[in-house]
Parts: sequence; structure tokens; C-alpha cells
Amino acid sequence: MKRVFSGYRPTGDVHLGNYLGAIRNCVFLQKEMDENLICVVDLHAMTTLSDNKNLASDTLMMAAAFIASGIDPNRSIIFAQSHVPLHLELSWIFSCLTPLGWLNRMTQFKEKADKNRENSCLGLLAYPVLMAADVLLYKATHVPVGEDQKQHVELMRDLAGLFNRTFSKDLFSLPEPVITGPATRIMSLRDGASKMSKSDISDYSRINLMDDADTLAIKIRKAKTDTDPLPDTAKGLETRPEARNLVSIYAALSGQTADQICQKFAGNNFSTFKEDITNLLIEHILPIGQEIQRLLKEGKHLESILKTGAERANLLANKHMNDVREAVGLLKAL
Ligand code: AQP
Repeated sequence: MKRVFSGYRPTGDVHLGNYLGAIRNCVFLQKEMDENLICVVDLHAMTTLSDNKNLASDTLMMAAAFIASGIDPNRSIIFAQSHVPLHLELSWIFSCLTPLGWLNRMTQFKEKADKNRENSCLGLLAYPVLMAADVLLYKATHVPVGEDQKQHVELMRDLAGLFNRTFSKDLFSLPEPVITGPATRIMSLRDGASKMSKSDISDYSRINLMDDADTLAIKIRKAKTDTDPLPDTAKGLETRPEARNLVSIYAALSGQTADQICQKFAGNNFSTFKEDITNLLIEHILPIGQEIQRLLKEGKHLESILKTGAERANLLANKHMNDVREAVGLLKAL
């Protein structure tokens, strides 16, 4: 049984990095896999939100983004994490196994906690344990993620192995990360050294799936570049992070390789190249944003998709959780 699990935090506007790095791979995998679970991980969002007032509406927006990007609710299970409470039970069981040293090594915790480590919440440190529970609760075999989540998938594989050894049961197989395509790490449009992110305070740092045509054009026009012309091979981009990022976006949207793109624009400045990227975004991203808006207007339909998804996810989760409870020796409830 090949089963995909993929999770997305409803922490703001869904952006091009989320789409090219992970959502689009889920759409492709939908055709190859036996079962596809795609989840709005609202409980994970709570680890970094300072204000929860948009949590529910962002959860609906994320679900709309899945469907608008091509996730078919008839072929995939679309649901909100908090609608399946067993994620938390399994997370607790894993928490009682996970050595603290493993969590202290997580680079995302170091980045997100930053200098405020002592005041960071326990949830931020424990995030990868909940993420392991999200995936292993369904015995998922494939996890499409962007490059930034690679370390967390490694941790969930380690946890699956540790659980099996501790309880002498081969309950969990090791899930495979699916990190593929030319855009596994899309960088900020303002700084080629930082990841494109929902929480970046500058809206000009990212392309949101819901940006209109004018906004797309302005953001690409303003995107940081350098003063050199484009090189004739991708190798020439190695020390030019902003230019490399734009070429990766172009490659991911057009299906051309970075070398083909460099050959096409070699020796030119960035203006024609940027116009072409804008046109690609208008062709591929604008219709997704328009569909998200349409789906959001029919809120009830989205809510019923999430309800059906949660029912299907709960069924699967209950079945697996009974095996886990038995393996760890908990008394069976009558
Ligand atoms: N810049 C990116 N490039 C490629 N993939 C990315 N992903 C996120 N940013 C990029 C992938 O999108 C999936 C969902 O991520 P998430 O929303 O659950 O969490 P995140 O990685 O923390 O995303 P953001 O946008 O950076 O949100 P904030 O600012 O709230 O922390 C994951 O598979 C991720 O790899």
C-alpha cells in the first residue's frame, strides 16, 4: 500500500514555495499512490502564531489552495489536523520515547526560536514529534516536503525505528521523503539567503497564490537581482543566489532546465527575463488564486469536504492507534 501524507500550516497566505516545493508534488503523486492524505496542520500553526484570530479562516484558505492546485477531494483525503484528535495521543506516546538531544539538534527550532530560546514554547521544540505522529498515524509511506523539512522527516524515520525496537514490533515502516523538482527551496524575492516564507513581514518577499496580475508583475519587477547579465550556463549562477532563485522559479513553471533558460537569456539584463517570469506566473498561478477565491465564497462546500475528510482520516487513524496502544501495553478500553 503506497500512502502519502502531506501537511501545511495555516499561518498566512499560501505562497509559491509551498506550492512548488510540496503541494504540486502531492498533485502528481495523487495519480501514482493508493491513498493520498493532505492535511491542514492547524495545531502546528499554534507553535508560532502570536494571534489566532485568522486560524480558522486560514485553515479554510489552505484547504481551498489544495483543491485549486489540483487535489481532487474524491481521490484524496483533505482534512484539518485538529479534527482527528488521535494525532495528539500518538504524539504523546512518541514524546515519551524521543531523546531531548534529537530535538535540540533540529535546525528549524534553532532558526524559529532564534535568540529567544528560553521563552520559546514547548510546542515549538516538540513540533517534529507531532509531525512524526501526523505521518506515522496513517502508516504513510511517502512524505512530499520542501528541502526545509528534510531533517524532520529523518527524525520521524528514526522515531519509527526506535518505536519498533523498543516494543519489539514491526509496526511502522520508514516513510520516504519526496523532495523533488527544480524548486525544493524557493528563496525570498528580497534576500536570496532566506527561504520564502508566510511569516516574512515583507509581502514583497513572496509570491502569494492569491496575488492579482498587477501585484505579480510589481513583485517580480522589484525582486532583488545583481548587476551582471545572465550567464550562459546554470554553473554561472552558483554564487548569485537571487538570480539562481529566479531561474529556479522559471524552471519549475516552464518545465525547462536551468541550463536551457540560461542559454535563452545569456548576456541579457534581467528585464526581458523578468517579464517572461511574470507571464508564466499569470499563466500558472493566477488561475489557482482565482479558484481559491471562488471556493472561499462557497464556504459551506469547503467545510463539507473537510468534514468528509476528517471522517475518513479518523477511521484509518483509529485502526492504527489500536495496534499502537496494544504494542505499548495500555489497558484496552471496554
Ligand atoms: N520556500 C519554500 N520552498 C519550498 N518549499 C517550501 N515549503 C515552505 N516554504 C518553502 C514547504 O511547504 C510545505 C508546508 O510548509 P508549512 O506551511 O507547513 O511550514 P513552513 O515550512 O514553516 O512554511 P512557511 O511558509 O515558511 O511558513 P511560516 O513562515 O509560518 O513558518 C512544507 O513541505 C515545506 O517544506
